[in-house]
Amino acid sequence: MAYDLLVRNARLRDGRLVDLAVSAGRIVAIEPRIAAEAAETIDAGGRLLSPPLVEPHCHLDAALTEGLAGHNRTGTLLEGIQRWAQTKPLLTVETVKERAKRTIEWYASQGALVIRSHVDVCDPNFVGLRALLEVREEMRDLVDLQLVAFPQEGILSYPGGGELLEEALRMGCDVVGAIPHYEMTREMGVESLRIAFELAERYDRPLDAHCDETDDDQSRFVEVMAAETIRRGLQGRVVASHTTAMGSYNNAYAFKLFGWLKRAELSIVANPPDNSILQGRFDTYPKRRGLTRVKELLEYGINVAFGHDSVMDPWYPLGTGNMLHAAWLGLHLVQLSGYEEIPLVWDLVTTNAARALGILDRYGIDVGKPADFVVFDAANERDALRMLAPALWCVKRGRIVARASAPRVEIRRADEFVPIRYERPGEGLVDR
Ligand code: 17E
Ligand code: FE2
Repeated sequence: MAYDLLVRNARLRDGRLVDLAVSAGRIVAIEPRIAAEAAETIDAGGRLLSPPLVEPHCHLDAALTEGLAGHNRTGTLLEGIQRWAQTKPLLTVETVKERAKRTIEWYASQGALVIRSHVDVCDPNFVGLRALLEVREEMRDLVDLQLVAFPQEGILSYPGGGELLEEALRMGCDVVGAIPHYEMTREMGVESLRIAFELAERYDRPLDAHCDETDDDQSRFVEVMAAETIRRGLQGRVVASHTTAMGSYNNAYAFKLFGWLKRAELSIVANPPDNSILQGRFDTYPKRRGLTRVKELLEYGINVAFGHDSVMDPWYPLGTGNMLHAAWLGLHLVQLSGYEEIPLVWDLVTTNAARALGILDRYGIDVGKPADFVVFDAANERDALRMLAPALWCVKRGRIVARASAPRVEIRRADEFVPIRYERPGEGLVDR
């Protein structure tokens, strides 16, 4: 039997060295050695074959707009939101589409084939949303794109915010968003979450709110999210993004909170690139790191994922859409650096993110699953994180959708330039 695609000598995360066969867009065999022909063959050469990276949190409507309405001088979230409000009137459906598509290609070419993007719906013309709805269709062979109806300027604090949010769901958004910490008062924040949860129930959509993205230790909206989730029986369908205030809560409160987050089966998405530079801006020293309690949440059994959040927008001027950058930075900031912890970081940008997005039934390297996977230029996930390894082959539904060559770096030894790899020499070295 001839397969569509055969990957030889692939190293799975559990250490097995296998061949993997694909037919009609699905994984049909994973064996130590597959003796068959295929229309196309990849020799992975013992490199890591992983499920695709998942970007669980970004803003494709704002991507690549950095500087369009001036630069963010204070580096704060609030100036970011102001700059974005000034940027919005400059955008057209065509320019948003162009920037979003190029950004998606950046993500996909570096291994991220699933993306959840928030889209600002505080715009009576829905410029960003109309663009992204088209992009979701036009880019579907490259990435699975989920769109969150995101009321950036508030459900209650922006005129008609609630109606715009609902209209965005009717227009086809996959997920309901909110931003309670940005509403004018605590009460309005709580009320805005009730509205968002009500819509999630009525339209049968999952919910993903920007929540407690502040260093204010009094910002406690994630408890409201847990309570609404439990009250409405929406366990497992709700994501709280950012929750950076949790880094400032007292331990007694945080510990109580963890119990409710777990019962609500909430997922938490931390965004190391943005939050490491947006938070702590009102601190002198000691200066906070800006992230939620990733390590402690994981230890408590709560699902946590890392997102990138921004690529060159009013909040974050850097980035190429490489999810390994987000993972690498997060690893450092939350100190997931122990020997057993480093491979866990890989989960935060793969399976944990897939769980947060509700796609686990169709995600992973198993016979019968869609043939979505990536071969990285590294022997294992530990090395892929350490070296920020390029994605050599990205496969979506059995098609190679992006590919790269391993970079060749040479160093001069005496009169000769010799290639180097950032791998430890093994053979032949004898230490005392
Ligand atoms: N909007 C927001 O409220 N927070 C962020 N981190 C970004 C957009 C990027
Ligand atoms: Fe965000």
